[in-house]
Amino acid sequence: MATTPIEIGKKSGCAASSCGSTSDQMSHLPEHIRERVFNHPCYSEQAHHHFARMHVAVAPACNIQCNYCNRKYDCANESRPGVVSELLHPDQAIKKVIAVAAAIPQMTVVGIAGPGDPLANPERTFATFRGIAEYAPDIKLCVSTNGLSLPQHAEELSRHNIDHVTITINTLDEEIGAEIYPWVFWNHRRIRGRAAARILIEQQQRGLEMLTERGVLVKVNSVMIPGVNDSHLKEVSRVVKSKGAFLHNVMPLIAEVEHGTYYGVMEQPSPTAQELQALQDACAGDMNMMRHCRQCRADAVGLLGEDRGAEFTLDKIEAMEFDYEEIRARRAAVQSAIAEEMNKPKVQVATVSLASLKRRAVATPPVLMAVASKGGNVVNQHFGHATEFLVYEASEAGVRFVGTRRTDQYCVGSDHCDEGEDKLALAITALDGCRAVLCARIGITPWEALEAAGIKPDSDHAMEPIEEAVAALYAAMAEAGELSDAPSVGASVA
Ligand code: CLF
Ligand code: SF4
Repeated sequence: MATTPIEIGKKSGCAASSCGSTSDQMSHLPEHIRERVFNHPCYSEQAHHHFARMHVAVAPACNIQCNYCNRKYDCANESRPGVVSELLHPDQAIKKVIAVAAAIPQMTVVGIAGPGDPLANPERTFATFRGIAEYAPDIKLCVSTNGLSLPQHAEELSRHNIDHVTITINTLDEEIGAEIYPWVFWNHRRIRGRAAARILIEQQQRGLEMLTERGVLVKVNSVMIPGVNDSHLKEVSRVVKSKGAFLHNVMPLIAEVEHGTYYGVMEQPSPTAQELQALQDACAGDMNMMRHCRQCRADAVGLLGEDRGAEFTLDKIEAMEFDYEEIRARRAAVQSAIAEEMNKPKVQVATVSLASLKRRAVATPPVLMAVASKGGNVVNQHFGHATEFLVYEASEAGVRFVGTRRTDQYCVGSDHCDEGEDKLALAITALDGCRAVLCARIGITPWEALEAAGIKPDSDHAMEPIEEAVAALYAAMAEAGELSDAPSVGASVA
């Protein structure tokens, strides 16, 4: 555990990283910070293509109420924070961690994120972390909290080598806070209204300061609630950055009537993908923004965007025996092979095509392009198998990741993408605003439906690195005059 305050934003003299991060997002960071984030799938966008995380659901209670939360315990179909299938005791959680570490050697991080608040359940949370640190010291520890009890636990968190802490901070303004939080439980009393929001905000800010003073990497999550805190989140970004937060993750409100949350029942609108991207861009400045969050369940397992939790239920792992020394050696070999692959210099063929575009008389506007990928930072997924698309903005200046769009897998066969018309329509809706979708394979029915919707399907770049493939397709479409009518992405989201 580092004990000195983090110096984020200082330029590093290290050009060639030894830590595995080749991402531009990380290139300005000092090397000791890059070493701490290069294999954390949430703290590094590059890492999320390669490394996995798991959550252990050991924390049932919560000390506040958010209007977007309704914790349920037996719903495997919903994918959002606060939802779990099995609540675990610390011993069960430790066993599950070892089972996942053995089966998914690229799992580098264990987080506690619910289903309640980890610091409202400190005994269970710290017992779990202690056990993992003892049996599996190669795994990073991570915690996500609403911050109400953070100042009381900041010292203990830093002592337990919990190097990554997320605080959900939705506002700095107690009036806005009173709209989001009906109550907090504080000093054995339920407190409501502005007084409740004031206590929560003060505790969050003090906790943030205490952690950054102790050298802990702090990420701030904010839920974007249109009409409530959306115009205020730029200020939140500015303030948390000034206090040393490493990363800001602005996430969209999830509010469906069937979830039974206050906002769901009140039909509070969620932001569109375009509104979310516009706010993330507005918050960015020189702050690192996280755009690859998948709003995981509190028991999620696997790469971000996939959930392999059903493979590791208690009945399946109960009888398993493990030799962690052997597992650890195997994990180290797999992870170092991934780091080596990430560090390989990329072939920059497509950027040459982008440079040639700049010499044309007519500028090509930036456009959004979607990618079906099941990991590895490669275009490697069948269109009909995708449960999400990665969305990139391509322009003459290059390619940047801007977010993800969820969809439903509509094709179950391996050869045809011709099933499930409703789900095809859903996938096309998810691709709203995109000019192309790159995938490994695609059937004739979705191909025609995408073309009819003005989205170019492309499987010519199957198995290529994503940014290279997107740049190459953008350049080819520009050369063919297919993008001259494209609305500017910046204009559409401003
Ligand atoms: Fe879990 Fe959170 Fe740690 Fe990641 S999730 S505790 S920092 S290991 Fe990640 Fe999931 Fe988004 Fe959270 S994608 S919801 S940001
Ligand atoms: Fe739900 Fe988390 Fe809010 Fe508690 S802090 S009410 S668990 S979202």
